[in-house]
Amino acid sequence: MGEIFKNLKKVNYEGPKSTNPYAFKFYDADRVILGKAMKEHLPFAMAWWHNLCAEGTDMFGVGTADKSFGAEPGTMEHAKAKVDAGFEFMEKLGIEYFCFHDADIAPQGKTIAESNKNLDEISDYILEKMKETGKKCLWGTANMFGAPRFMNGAGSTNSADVFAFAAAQVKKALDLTVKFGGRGYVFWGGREGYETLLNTDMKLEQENIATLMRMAVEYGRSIGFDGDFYIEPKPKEPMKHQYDFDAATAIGFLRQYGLDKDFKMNIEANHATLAGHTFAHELRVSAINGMLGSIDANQGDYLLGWDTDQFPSDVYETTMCMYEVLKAGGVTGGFNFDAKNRRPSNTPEDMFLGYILGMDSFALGLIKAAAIIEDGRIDEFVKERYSSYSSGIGAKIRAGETSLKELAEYAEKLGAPDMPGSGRQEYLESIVNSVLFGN
Ligand code: XLS
Ligand code: NI
Ligand code: NI
Repeated sequence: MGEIFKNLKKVNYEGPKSTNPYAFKFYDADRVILGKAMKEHLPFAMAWWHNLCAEGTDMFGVGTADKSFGAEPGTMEHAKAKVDAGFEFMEKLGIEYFCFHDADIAPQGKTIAESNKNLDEISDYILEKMKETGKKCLWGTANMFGAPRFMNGAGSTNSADVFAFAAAQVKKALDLTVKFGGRGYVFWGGREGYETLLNTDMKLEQENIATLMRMAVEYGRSIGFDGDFYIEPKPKEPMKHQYDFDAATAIGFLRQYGLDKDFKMNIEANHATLAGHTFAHELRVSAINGMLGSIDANQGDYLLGWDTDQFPSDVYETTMCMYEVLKAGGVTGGFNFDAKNRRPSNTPEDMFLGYILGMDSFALGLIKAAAIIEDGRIDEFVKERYSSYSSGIGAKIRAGETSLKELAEYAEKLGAPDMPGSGRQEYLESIVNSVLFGN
């Protein structure tokens, strides 16, 4: 097939002063920040589903964007046109990776055998394109939330037959991920939750989810998958209550079922805010537990209570994200734009503009986070704030070498401790502002 985005050329870096809408202002792939090229700090990925499939359908209306790419929707020809469009898009934007659900890449058949046949055919085609272009797969996953059979969940369903169907999909999605050399495999628990406890056996459901994950690890390792499995926490939507509420909950779950060696977190910004956390909080919780895997790079709307999946534009957020990522020594996965254009932004140009915005916002976040680290005042403040633990009784507490008895005697001698020292939040926030806007 010929060129699809005919009016859109390769997007280049032109610098912050550029007024060309189709140029990067901050993302300069080879620029070195803290000893590493931007493109290595930021392995960006295209989300197949939003970019190549989503047409802007919402609860109140049909799609506004045409994603047929010149083919009849729902056919294998359409699936191939999406591959062509996707690879041309990645090439023009300079994006190295893609992420996919089974259901995104080929039409689902009436039976699992029919779906798998379509998947075999399309994955051969994708693999060919990957070889031609050098593009890679960041992660794969199975869509176990869209089809009516999954109305009560996949791993958490009340039906053993549906559970078996989910297992078959996970097996195939793992086969595809390995075929593409994917770095990770994601479990986003779309409908793994409940609407009412009145009809729910929570313990059975959670145990079954763990069983499905354990079988995925066993199978994945047996076919040579050596990447990370990820849980992508989300508190709600579509279910009222989802089991992978946030990173802390998901990490506890993985530890309880002995899955913590094979799994890490895939943190999505918009899911963090839905859980009542900041994006940075979820990243920090994952990092301190050794489970910062990958990132779904998007943003929500603080006035709306659902997953709006917007392209990231808030530089304060991307800066604090990159600050966490740099402090953690990077991610093992990448930055997948789980983001879609707003419904009225419905042209192919908007697809490009969305990714340019997202990539620039993260590049700027990286530049500013590195500047905060190089500035050093925040790190210095935090170090000083906890300095009472570096010697004396504090050091004994840290080393676990004291007891309530000894501490009680120590406290008695002290009489009354001094106040613990100001938190200086406003001072620290003003440092962030001067780094962001000072020059
Ligand atoms: C939905 C999720 C989904 C996962 C992949 O809210 O973000 O897109 O990333 O299934
Ligand atoms: Ni996501
Ligand atoms: Ni999401």
